[in-house]
Amino acid sequence: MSHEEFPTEEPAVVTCGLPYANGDLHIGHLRTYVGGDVFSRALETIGQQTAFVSGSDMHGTPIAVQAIEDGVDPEEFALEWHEQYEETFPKFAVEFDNFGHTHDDTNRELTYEIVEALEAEGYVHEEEIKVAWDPTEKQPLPDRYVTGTCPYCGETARGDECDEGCGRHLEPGEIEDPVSTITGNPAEYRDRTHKFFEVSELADYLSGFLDRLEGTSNATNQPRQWIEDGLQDWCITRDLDWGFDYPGSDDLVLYVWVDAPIEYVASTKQYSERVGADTYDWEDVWKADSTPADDSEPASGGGEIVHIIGRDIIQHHTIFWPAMLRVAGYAEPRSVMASGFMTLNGKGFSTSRNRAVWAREYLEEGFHEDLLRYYLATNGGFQQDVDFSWSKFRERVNGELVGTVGNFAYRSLLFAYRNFEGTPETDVSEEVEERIAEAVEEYRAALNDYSIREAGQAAVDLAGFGNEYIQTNEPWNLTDDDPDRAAVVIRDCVQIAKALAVLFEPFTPGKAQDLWEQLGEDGSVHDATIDAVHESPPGAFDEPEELFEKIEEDRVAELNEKLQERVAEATDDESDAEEGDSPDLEPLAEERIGFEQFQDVDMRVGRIESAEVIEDSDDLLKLTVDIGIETRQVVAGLQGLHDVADLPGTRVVLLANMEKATIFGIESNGMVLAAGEDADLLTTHADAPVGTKIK
Ligand code: B3M
Ligand code: ZN
Repeated sequence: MSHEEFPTEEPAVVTCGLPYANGDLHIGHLRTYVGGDVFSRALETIGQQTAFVSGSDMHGTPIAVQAIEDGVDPEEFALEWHEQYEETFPKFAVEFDNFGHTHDDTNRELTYEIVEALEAEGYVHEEEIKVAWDPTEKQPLPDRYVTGTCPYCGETARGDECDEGCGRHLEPGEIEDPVSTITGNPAEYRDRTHKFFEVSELADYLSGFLDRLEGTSNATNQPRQWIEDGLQDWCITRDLDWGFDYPGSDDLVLYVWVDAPIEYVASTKQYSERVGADTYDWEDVWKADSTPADDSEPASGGGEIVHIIGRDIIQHHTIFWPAMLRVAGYAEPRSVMASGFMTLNGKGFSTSRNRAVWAREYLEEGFHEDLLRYYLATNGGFQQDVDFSWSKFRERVNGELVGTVGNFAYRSLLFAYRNFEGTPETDVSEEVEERIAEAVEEYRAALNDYSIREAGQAAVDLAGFGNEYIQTNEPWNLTDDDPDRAAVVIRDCVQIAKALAVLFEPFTPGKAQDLWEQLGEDGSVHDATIDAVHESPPGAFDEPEELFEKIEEDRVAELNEKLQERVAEATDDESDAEEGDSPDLEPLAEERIGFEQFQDVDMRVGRIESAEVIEDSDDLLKLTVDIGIETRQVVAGLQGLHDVADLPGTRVVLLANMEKATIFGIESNGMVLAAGEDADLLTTHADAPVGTKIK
């Protein structure tokens, strides 16, 4: 079943993964929140009624372990961070309609109601299992109280998650060679009776759900594999003091991942209660009208539920959560958008090494929040990993925001102000009306494709068109000889500027508002919907100001220096080298080769033209790669590591004189070069033409 396109008649809710209330936010964290905020604002712009909600995740060992370390009560500890988040997000114009937390009464009530429904429907059983135990401290070691090895991929894992490897959720007792994080002792095991939610019973339903699920492809591909491998029942209780007590039990609490997503519902409910159900009814969105007995059928009713998360929590949002919703009589999510990770100058963020650009620090440097929003939302596809560096930041700001958008708006409005005291009184030309309509279409299509980056691109392209338009039509040469024509050209430019204010509002809300006001518009551009792009601005306006300021090169040098100094300081202070280390590197080759031998290697700059999954293979894609002289068909092991839809257009390096091979019955004529287990594709960084030999 495919969903009706946005905007639909049903209300939508856009949610962002709940941050654990346990530490400062850096710009890596902000990526999904900015993405969520942009997406929900943009849905509203195109006319979709939308609530945007999230909240702090206050339970679980991520809070308990930290609070104990700080010697404070977990509730107090988490509330303090919660308050910090409430203050920080709006500073980046991430404006939730409701930002609650998991420890409040709304969430408690809904959680009990849902867990009781799981019990009542017969989906919960008890089982005796082996749980990790610290022999010295004489206490159980749930989740983050242990580290060990992932049984699926062999990477180091922490407690209930394989955070550095395959990303899977780990059940109690599953982690191999567990070591207590309190004492460093190898953990022992004790028998304990726990509650299990029978997710395995829902495999058929979940398969169908994944077929219907929209969003980024990573969010459906991985879970399909997990279902094929066989689903296990899910342990929903823990031996812990902190959390919601399991109903009717005095020594078990609910696993944090049960009540955390329920906060999405609780937060929506709080919003509803604040604005009134006539304005927004949480039950219309979340509750199913009826749930069919047939596993292949979705429940009827419900609104457009869109979850925006980091890619490390896909399993929770595409397996456990929809399973709970189904059994408890709720509607299912329409889409899950899972973002890639962020790196800083090509390396991972490390909070312990202070290797991060902190949210607060960014603002203290005096940069407008919109610049970072724009960078985070458009610097790569949502599911791709994105690197931040101050120099790339400068490049994007100076190039697109200053050079294209700001430049166009300023020169158009200044010209209009000087020659017409505002919007010239004439009609917009057909050509420009059509170009604006085209931008709107691209924008809408991008949102329906869950591509925030492409929606931004549609807006930037319109600004690019505007620059060309004003440049080609040279209104400054027309004012004397053909003032009517000059008026039309400038009228066109003013309309483009207005369209830009509307289309950019989700990305750069503050700057879009400035532009809106410069155009003499009243009220908030946030409340404008897409039709406003064709409506005339009121008339007279004042002298405009430049929207964006250039970032100078020495500013980047200064910022990099600060960052390096800080990292060095923090690394000196800390002897433990647990995070951000280089991966295990292969030893260097002992044998040297001559230049001639190297010249035998014919490597070319190529551009991927098409990419498709090779059916029945787990990891292969069939690519066609343009290498200037000809186009090559290549089989490459990139499936699951790159978004197939994003590959066309990517510049790569192709080993052209690789022996031909037939793989899965398909001829492979060349090899695309890539580094590491994630197949980081080699590319060039300037514009060497396709076909150029690499030497
Ligand atoms: N609190 C944070 C994380 O694992 C976790 C998200 C909950 S979303 C319901 O990224
Ligand atoms: Zn793993």
